[in-house]
Amino acid sequence: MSKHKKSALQENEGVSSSEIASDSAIQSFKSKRKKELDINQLTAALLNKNTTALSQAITLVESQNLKHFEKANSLINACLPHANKSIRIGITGVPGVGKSTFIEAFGKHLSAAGKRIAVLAIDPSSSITKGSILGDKTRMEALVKDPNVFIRPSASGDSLGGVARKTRESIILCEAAGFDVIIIETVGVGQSETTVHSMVDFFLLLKLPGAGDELQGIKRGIIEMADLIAINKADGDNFQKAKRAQIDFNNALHHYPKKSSEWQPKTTVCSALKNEGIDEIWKAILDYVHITSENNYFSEKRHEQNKFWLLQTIEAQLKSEFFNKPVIQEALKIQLKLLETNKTTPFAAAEYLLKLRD
Ligand SMILES: Nc1nc2c(ncn2[C@@H]2O[C@H](COP(=O)(O)OP(=O)(O)O)[C@@H](O)[C@H]2O)c(=O)[nH]1
Ligand SMILES: [Mg+2]
Repeated sequence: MSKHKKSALQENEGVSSSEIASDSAIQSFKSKRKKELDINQLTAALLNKNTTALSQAITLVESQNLKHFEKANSLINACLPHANKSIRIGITGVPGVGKSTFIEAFGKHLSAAGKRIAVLAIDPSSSITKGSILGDKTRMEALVKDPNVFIRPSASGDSLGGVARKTRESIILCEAAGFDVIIIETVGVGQSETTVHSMVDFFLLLKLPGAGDELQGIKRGIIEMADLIAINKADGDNFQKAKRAQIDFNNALHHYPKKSSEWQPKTTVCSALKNEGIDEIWKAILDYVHITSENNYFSEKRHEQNKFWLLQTIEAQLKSEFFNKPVIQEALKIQLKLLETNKTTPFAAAEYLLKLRD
């Protein structure tokens, strides 16, 4: 995502907004004498469910500043034994389908049931403007004020991979801070759904009524990932339409092979605005957790995801080390020129460059 439009946040060349934010935020956990971030103090406060500490911990993890990297790692390591006790839910759907409205209704519902909910977002399209959730924070007024709820806008980053890694680490931090339900919101752009799917236990797809056309244009992969399809805006004149859409989606779901989770993906209708059908969705999620805990799929899936993220991290690290080497950067420019004039092939150039790496 290097081709972002310049925004006010990007005035300082080379200093990302998250760095500025992190330096000041982290300040308060710096011991005055040592002038150093006190990780033990921050960890203790976080484990004590202090949300200010959680915010600062996430800021540390998101920091692009290499100085913060080691600290972030020791923070994550300290949090890991305390993580894992939550339900991680991914929510996706086209802009306007009602994700924010749904999260507000769902969040209130869970909070009333005594749950603590953290809302994170993956939105690679707005990594500089800080994502949809921040804009929505004003709309999610009731939720923002709720002491059981923690809302964090999308991390900034250069790539979906980078943003995703930070979100994954943020999930660990939220869990260590005692949140029972972690919601990861994504907008339906690029690969973001696949990315969110790779870090959650349960994947909820929100759809609009009016299925006929809907089914045509839908990305098959996304239906396949969904554990539950909820047709939102099932209110007023749209109720019947939503019910019809539900039938269509149900039929569509039956054409997919049975999942190894033994969970049969379901469809439902809801109205986030009118607060209807929200409890059914929560019950379906609890059913899912029950079934997949019994048959061990729940923890197997998390292990698979951990393996995936281990490999992803190595890949990303190798790539970044490679492309950040000045020797490579220079040689790459030359090879690209040669390629333009047909004096080399992509494969020969790649082999040449890869040999320069050590
Ligand atoms: N009638 C109706 N409108 C809804 C419902 N949920 C959301 N909306 C409206 O749809 C618009 C987009 O909702 P929003 O939550 O911002 O969608 P998002 O872009 O997916 O986050 C807003 O005007 C909402 O008030 C619903 O259940 N019924
Ligand atoms: Mg929204």
